[in-house]
Amino acid sequence: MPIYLGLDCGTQSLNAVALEMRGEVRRVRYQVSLPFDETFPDYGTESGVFVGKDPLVVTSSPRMWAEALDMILGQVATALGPDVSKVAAISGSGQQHGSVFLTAAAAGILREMDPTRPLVAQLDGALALERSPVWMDGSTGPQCVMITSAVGGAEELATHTGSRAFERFTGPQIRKVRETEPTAWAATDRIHLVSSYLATLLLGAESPIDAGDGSGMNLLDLGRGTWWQPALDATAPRLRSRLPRVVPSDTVVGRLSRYWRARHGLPAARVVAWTGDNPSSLIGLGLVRPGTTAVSLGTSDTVFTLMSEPTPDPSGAGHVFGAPTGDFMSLVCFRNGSLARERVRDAFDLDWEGFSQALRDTPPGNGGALMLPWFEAEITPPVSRGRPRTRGLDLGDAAASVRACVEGQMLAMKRHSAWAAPAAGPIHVTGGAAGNPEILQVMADVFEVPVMRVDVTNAACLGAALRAAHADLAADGLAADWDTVVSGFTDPVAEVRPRPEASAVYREMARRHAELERRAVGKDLALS
Ligand code: ADP
Ligand code: XUL
Repeated sequence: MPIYLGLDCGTQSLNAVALEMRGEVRRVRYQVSLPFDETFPDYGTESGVFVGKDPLVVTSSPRMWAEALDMILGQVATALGPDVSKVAAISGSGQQHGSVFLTAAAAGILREMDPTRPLVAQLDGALALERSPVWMDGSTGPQCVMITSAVGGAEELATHTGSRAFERFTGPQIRKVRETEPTAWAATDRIHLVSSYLATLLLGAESPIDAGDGSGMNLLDLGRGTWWQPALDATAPRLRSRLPRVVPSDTVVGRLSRYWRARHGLPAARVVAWTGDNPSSLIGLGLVRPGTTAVSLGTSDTVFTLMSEPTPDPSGAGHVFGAPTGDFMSLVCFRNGSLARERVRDAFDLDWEGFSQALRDTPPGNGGALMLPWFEAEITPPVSRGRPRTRGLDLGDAAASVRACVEGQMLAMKRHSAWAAPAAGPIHVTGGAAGNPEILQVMADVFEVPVMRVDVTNAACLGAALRAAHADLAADGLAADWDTVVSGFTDPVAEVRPRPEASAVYREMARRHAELERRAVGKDLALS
């Protein structure tokens, strides 16, 4: 039975999962996670990153990622034993937007690697920049302004690339390196994303960038799947010659190099293009049909919808990325997710059971009380300062405050994700708070669709293994549809259905909530 390997290079850890699948048999054979801080203390990362003297500058180490790749593939090979020969294909995902700057010598170094020596020991001379900017970096405000103006405005940029300019996106990051690190820039021959860099290490030769992760750069023409020249020109002169080509996400980009075969006894498995962690999560959450939506209730709340067309968010807050299915995906992020729910919980000395009880004790609509739970500055809608707003809420009433927080979150989530698709199908939900059925009930009532809980530990990693399987089967002439590939791995474990009377209450409430939000955003803008 073939084994498919998925890796995910997240902010804090490198993860791997090995899946066995043939026909009805579908199981996780092995999984492992290497947290960077604990496994590689010599690098001195905190939560996987380095925060600069200027706290807006956040980087990580491409050497550390390479060392982790070497270690994890060794562990996978040991765990699989003789079955390692059954590894048919491997793919992966990386934290989005992060960039790796390689020298002209890198190609030769990677081609000639000696399997008796660790990978990381052989990278000298290959990196033009030792510290890679990552998605948590917020230091490129001036570059965003320049790029936006050079391409003819935020709307023009979003129409072509799927997003207006964001500080963490790779284009602004590249422009900053060009402007502020002339030596590194002069030594740069190739710029990779975290995803394509790790795929390059697996191939021992350059991997292309996939259209999914490529769309987190503010450089790709999403509709065409090719670099967009005006954005390249606005970012750096002759940038095209420093970028790999772009390929669809399901492309087999080569086979595992001789280095990995000799070093860990892996076979010449197919390497499928790596993508970003969010596009990969889409597959790991079972989102394979356009119009379907997934919500992750993690530290932040994130909404993804699989879309047929690359329609940008008219408000400018959300993103459109390429999806691994060849479609597109929206990503809308709400910073005050679990963060806000915890603030309300703690303010009234509750535990999660007390929080749930509060939701059970209060009626949908909360007697008209409203909250915009912006305990911290918010991403969607953009609000620069953390300050919750309420209307008609007794601030001493624990149960009403809990309900106001959750209802405020769900109403905002519905409104600000509606541009991507009318929520027609069921919503797949995951993340720590998805274990709370009372929260899911509010979501089902507000969105007026069933909410299905998917129990997946690392959706990006699982998605990578499933993408490897999908591309491998196609390459063997056994193409399977996405539903078949994901089935058995992403099936819902619980379902919460909407209640028509509650939904009617929320339809009316949505208007008042929108009005409160419009005023609050207006005031915030006036103050900033
Ligand atoms: P992330 O991956 O973003 O770090 P997780 O998806 O693991 O986050 O979610 C963790 C969060 O889930 C915790 O911060 C906590 O607030 C929340 N959480 C855990 N259990 C519950 C619960 N029963 N009800 C609501 N929220 C919960
Ligand atoms: C998405 C984003 C993060 C990173 C890290 O735009 O910045 O989700 O992909 O996970």
